[in-house]
Amino acid sequence: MESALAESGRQFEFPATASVVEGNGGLQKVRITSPKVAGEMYLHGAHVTSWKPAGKEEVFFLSSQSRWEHGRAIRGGIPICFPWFGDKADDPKAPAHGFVRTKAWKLESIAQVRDGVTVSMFTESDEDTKRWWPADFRLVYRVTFASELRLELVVTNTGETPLRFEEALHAYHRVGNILKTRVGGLYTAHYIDKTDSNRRKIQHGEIAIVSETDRVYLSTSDAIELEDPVLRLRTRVAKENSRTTVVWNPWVQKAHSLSDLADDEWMQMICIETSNVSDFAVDLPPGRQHTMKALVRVTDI
Ligand code: TA6
Repeated sequence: MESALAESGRQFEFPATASVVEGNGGLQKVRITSPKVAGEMYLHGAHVTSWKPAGKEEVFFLSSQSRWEHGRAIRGGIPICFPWFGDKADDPKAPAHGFVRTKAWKLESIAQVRDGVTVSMFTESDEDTKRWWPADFRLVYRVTFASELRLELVVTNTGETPLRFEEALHAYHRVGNILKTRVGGLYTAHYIDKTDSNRRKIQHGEIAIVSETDRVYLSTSDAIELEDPVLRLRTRVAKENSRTTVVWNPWVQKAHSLSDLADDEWMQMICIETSNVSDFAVDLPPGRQHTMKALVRVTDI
C-alpha cells in the first residue's frame, strides 16, 4: 500500500535516480541510485543513513540494533542535534540532543545538480517543539549526494525574539578497526573532556582512540582527516560556520549500556561532529538566518 507521503513524494522523483520509498520500520526515505552515487535519507529526523560514492563502500556506520520508530533516534548515519546538544542544561527530562532527530520532517524538493542529487527537507516550530523550547524557528537541510557529500543546515529565527541554539551533524563514520584509526586536524586544539568531569585540556598531535572518548573541540575551523589503514581510506570533513568539533567513541562499557548498539560495534565507528556547541552556541536575532556546512570526501590510501 503506497502511503500518502510516498504518493506526495512522487512529484519530486527522478526515474532511476531518486525515489521516495518505504524504509525500515515503515518510515519513509528518499533513495538515491545513480551510476555516480547511492544514498538514503529518512524523513524521520532528515536522517542520512547511507552514502556510497561510485567505487566506494558504505561511508557511514549504521547499527544493526538501531530502532526505526517514531520518537526514537536512528543509531548511525547522521543524526541532527538541535536546538541543544547532549542533555538540556535546564531540563533533565528533555530529550538528549534536542527534538529534531526524532521529528517527521517534510520533503521540500529533490533536484538533479551538475554532479549529483540534492535533497532538501524542512521542519519548523510547532506545539510539540514549544513544549521543550518556546522559540519560533524554521530549519532547512540540504544534502547533496555526489562524489562528495555536501551538507547544509539553515536555521531561521522566524520569531520576534533573539534565540540561542546549539547544533551538530552527529556523523557516525564506519571504520575497519577503531584501534588503528587516527584523527588529524585537531592537533593543538583545546577541548572539553566529557569523560573527565568536563575538564578543559589541550590536544597534542593526532587523536588515537584508546578508551571511551567524548570530547568537544573548541574554536576549530580546519578540516578533519580520518585515516583508516584497515579500509585503506582517508575521509576528509571540511566545514563552514562551525566553531566546534565533537569526537566520540563509546568504547566497551558505554556501548554495552546502549540498547540500540550491538556490543562489539564500537570498534567499527567513530563520530566526527561538525557543530556549534558549548562556548560556541549560536545567537540569532529575529528574522536572521544561520547556515552551517560540511563537506565530506573519501579517498583511497
Ligand atoms: O556526541 C557525543 C555524545 O554527546 C555522547 O555524549 C553520547 O551520549 C552520544 O552523543 C550519543 O548520544 P545518544 O543520545 O544518541 O545516545
